[in-house]
Amino acid sequence: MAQSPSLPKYLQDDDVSQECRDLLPSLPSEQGWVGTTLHLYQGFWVGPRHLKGVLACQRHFRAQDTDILLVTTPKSGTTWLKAILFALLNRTKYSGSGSQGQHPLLNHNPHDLVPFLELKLYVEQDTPDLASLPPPRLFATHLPYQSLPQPVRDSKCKLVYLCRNPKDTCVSLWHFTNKLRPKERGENSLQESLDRFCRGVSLFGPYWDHVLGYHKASSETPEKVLFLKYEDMKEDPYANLRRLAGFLECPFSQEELREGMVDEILRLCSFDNLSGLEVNKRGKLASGEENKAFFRRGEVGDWVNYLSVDIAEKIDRVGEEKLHGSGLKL
Ligand code: PAP
Repeated sequence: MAQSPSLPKYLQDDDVSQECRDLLPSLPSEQGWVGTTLHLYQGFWVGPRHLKGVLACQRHFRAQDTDILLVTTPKSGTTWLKAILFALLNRTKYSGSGSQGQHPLLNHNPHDLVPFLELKLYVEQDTPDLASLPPPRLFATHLPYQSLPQPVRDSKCKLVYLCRNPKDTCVSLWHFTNKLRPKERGENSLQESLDRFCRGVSLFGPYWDHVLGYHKASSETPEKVLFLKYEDMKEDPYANLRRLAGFLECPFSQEELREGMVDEILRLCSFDNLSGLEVNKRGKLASGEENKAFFRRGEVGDWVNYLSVDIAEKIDRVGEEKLHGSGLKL
């Protein structure tokens, strides 16, 4: 049955291509966190509306050697890193006296400045015109490493990967998806959400497979994949922003360091600054999500306020099993 056009776009699960309609019945499915269903495609879970974007992006995206892709598991700090990367790469254009007032981050949500490939560009159009964008092009994706468009892996483009402690990621996801769910469907219970997360049934999950895929890629090709953790960014943002700039081959000059450019970017992109901006308090994305839904607490270890010791241990056990032998601790 056709869904009401008054639903925000992110809830329009029947807005899919014929190709998806043909494919969906053959894919394992589970109840969705926000929309009605999630489907298992190439080993990860995706909603029907975004499957179209995934297929089109895998088929049509032509990576350039100068491209930069931010890759994250959902709710690991994507919005923050989008802001940081945008500010870092455009620092010459927008820095200096007088220009801060016009910085695009002051009146645009970071998701509008750094678009997702499969969740936006290739959902809106099968073949968006991206070739004419000036280098370096900056995009984001939640796709697992093994499902990236082949040209991304074959080219010299750089991937910045950000992950976050699974307990904070899951609690953040639970809050976020409950904000997005239509009132009449009620809220997901925390217990049920944690169970699904641990079973791997979350958007672009299994979470641990996602992280492991990029951790391995980063160990094998450190010049191509930078592996960052939200917790490290929070603990030492200054050092990690310099590390990021070095990785992207646009290190801060001595003059920039003297002038406090690193701190300027960090201040601009801080949780307090971004969440307090009018655009992020009242604006919406074109797909219908309220910008304020992307800013909640922005802290490390907030899970202790939600998870019992037993539940936390359960997630830790799943993680230990999954990460065993990888050398990775989350
Ligand atoms: P997405 O993957 O759906 O784009 P994402 O931005 O990764 O979402 O997740 C939002 C989380 O990042 C929220 O975490 P919380 O629920 O634990 O609070 C949000 O508060 C946090 N966040 C957003 N902006 C910032 C920021 N500037 N600094 C630190 N954390 C931030």
